Amino acid sequence: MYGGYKIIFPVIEHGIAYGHTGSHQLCNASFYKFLCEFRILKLLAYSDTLPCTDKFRQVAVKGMVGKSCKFHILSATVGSSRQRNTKNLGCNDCIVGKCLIEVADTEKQYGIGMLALHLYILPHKRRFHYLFSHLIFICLLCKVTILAPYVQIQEKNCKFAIMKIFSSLESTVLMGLCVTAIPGWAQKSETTTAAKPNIIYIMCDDMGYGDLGCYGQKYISTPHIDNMASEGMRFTQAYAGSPVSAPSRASFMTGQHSGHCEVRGNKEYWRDVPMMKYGDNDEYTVVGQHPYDPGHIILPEIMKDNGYTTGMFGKWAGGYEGSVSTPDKRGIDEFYGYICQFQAHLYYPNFLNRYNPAKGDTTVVRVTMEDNIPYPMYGDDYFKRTQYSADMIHQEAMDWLDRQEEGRPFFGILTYTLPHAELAQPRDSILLDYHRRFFEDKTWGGQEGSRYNPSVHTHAQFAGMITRLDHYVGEVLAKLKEKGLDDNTLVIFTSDNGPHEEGGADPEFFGRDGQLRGLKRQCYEGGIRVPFIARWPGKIQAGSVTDHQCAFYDIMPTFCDLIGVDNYVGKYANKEKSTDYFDGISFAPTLMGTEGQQAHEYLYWEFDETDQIGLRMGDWKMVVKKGVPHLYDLATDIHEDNDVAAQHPDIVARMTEIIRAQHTPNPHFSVTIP
Ligand SMILES: [Ca+2]
Repeated sequence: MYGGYKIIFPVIEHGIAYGHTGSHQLCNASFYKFLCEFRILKLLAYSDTLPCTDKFRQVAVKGMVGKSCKFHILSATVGSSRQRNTKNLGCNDCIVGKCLIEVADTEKQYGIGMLALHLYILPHKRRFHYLFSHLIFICLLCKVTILAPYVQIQEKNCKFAIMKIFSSLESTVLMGLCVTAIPGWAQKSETTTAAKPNIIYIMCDDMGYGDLGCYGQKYISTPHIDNMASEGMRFTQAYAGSPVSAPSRASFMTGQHSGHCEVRGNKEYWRDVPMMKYGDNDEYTVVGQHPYDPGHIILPEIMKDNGYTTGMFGKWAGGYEGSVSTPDKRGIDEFYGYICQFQAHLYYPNFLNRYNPAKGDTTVVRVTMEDNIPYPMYGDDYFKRTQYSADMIHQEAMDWLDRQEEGRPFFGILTYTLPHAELAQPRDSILLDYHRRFFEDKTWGGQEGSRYNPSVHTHAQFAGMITRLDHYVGEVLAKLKEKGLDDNTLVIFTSDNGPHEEGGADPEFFGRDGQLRGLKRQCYEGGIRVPFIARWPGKIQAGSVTDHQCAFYDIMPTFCDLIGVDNYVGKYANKEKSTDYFDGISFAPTLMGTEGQQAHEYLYWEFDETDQIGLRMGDWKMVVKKGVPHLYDLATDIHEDNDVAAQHPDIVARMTEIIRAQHTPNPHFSVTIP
C-alpha cells in the first residue's frame, strides 16, 4: 500500500507474434524513474519468449530487486527450461493463474486480477482489449488497485498466455495522461514515502534486565549497546510478552497479550516425527513450534502492506516447518536462521533454515551445515564443528542491511539467539579475554537430551556471548551510519524474556536475580521485565530514560503510529472473528517526546508451563501461582518479597476480576484462573 493505493502492475512480456521490442524499452531509465516515483509495489513480468527477454531480466533484476519493487517473473509452464532460467536469475515464478493468487495481498485484488485475466483471454481483438484495459485502469485508480495501463492478449499454446503492454509510445503517453490527470496520487505517494522511517528491531534471547552495562552490569562489557542507550532512550519498565521465547515473540508479532494470543507457551512439534540423517547424526524431519493464528495479522504483514521490505534473521518460533505460519507465509521477504527454537540449542547445528527468493527459494528450506555434520552433536568432537550459527545469522543480517537503500523503507527483525544456552562460541579474542578475567571459573557437565553440550569456563562463555552480541549491535549501527541511513532509522534493542540458568549459566554470579526476583519462566519481574533501548538520532532525545510501563504487545501500535497508519485495529482486524483482539497502546509519544502518552490500566501475562499469571496495575503486582494470588507493592518492594494479599482484599478482588476478563480459553495452553 503506497499513499493509500495498492498497486499491481503486471508487465507482461510481448510475444513474437507482435514483433515488439518492448523488453528494451522496459530497461530504460525513465521506466525505473516511473517505478520509483510511483512506488510500484510489485512488478510482474510474464516470460514466454526467453531470448528477447534476457536483457530485460538481467537489467530488471539487478536494478529493481530490493529497491523500488518486488519482481516476479511468471512462467506459463511449470518445469520448463524457462522456469529454471528464471530461478537462476533469482526470481519467483509460477503459472499465471496461480501467480495472481500468490501476489495479490487481498481477495479484492485477486478478484480484480482474475477479472482482468478473463477479459484478456477473450478472443483477440486489439481495439476491444485496449478499451477494456483503459477502463480497468481508470476504474482501479478510483479504488485501491492499479493494473497495467493496457494489456494485449495473445492466445498461444498456453491457455494462460496473456501478453503485454507498455511497449509502444501510445501506451506510454496514455500512462502519462492518466497519471497527470490525478495529481493527488503522485503527490501523496511522494510525501508518504519521505515520512516513513526504517526500523531495525533487535531482540536477543534470555538476556536479563541487569545484563547490560547501562542497566548496572559490572562484569560484562557491552560498550556498543551502552552507547546506543546514551544516544537514545532507555526504558526502565518495559516488559516482554511472556517469560519464555515463543509466546513472548508471539506477543510482539501479534500485538496481543498472552491471555488472547494463540501461542502462549513453547508447544513443540518435532516430537514423534520420523528421523533423518545428517552425516551420522539423527535429526528430526519436521521441527518447530505452535503456529501463529493465520486469521490474525502479524507485524511484518502490516509493515509489508505499508511498502516496507521485511527481513528476519535469527529465531522464528512462530510455526513449525511446513505449517500455516512460516516466514514466507507471514510477510517476511527474506529469512535466515532457526525456524525451531529447540534447534537453536545447538550453536553448531546440522542445518539452518532459509527463505530467500533471490536464491530460488519458493518456501522455507533447510541449508545443511556441511562443515558441521561430519562431527557429532554431543561430546568432545562436537567442538570440531566450525559453522557457528550466531555469526552466520549476523552475517546474513548485515548482507541484507547492506542491500537496503534510501527510497524504500525497510523493517529488519534481528532475533539473535545469544545469550541463550548452550554456552558455546568460537575460541576467539572475545572468549579468551574473559578466560583471563574469570581465571577462576566453573565447568558444567552437559545435558544431552536438551542438546546442551558440556561447558568449561561457563562465566567466560556466558559473558563472551553477550559481548559478542554487543559487537553485532555495534556493526548494525555502524552500517546504518556508513550508508547514510542513521537519521531515518529507528533501532530498538531488547530481550525476549528474563535470564536463564541453563547450559551452565550462573545467574547468581552475575547478579541476575539481584534487583528483580525470578528468572525465565516466572511471572515475577525478573522473568518479564527486560532491557529496552530505542535510538533514533534527531527524533529520540539522546540520553533519556523513561519509566513508562509498556509490553511487547505495544510495539505493533507504536510502529503503526511511527509509519503513519491510522486506526490500525479498524484497518487490520479480522472482520470474520467476533473479536480480533489487539491489546497494545502506542508509546510513540514517549519516544518522540510529545504530549498525549496514554497509560495502561494494567499489563497482563500468563504462562502454562509454570501455571502462573502476572498482572501489573500501577505499582501493584499480582502473581497467581497455580490459582493462588500473591500481591506485591512494587513501589516499596521491587523484589516481590512481601506478599500483602491478605492486607488488600479489595485490590486482590479488582485484579482477579481483570484476570478473569482478560483470559480467554485456549485448547493448547491452560492456566488456573483465580
Ligand atoms: Ca528466550
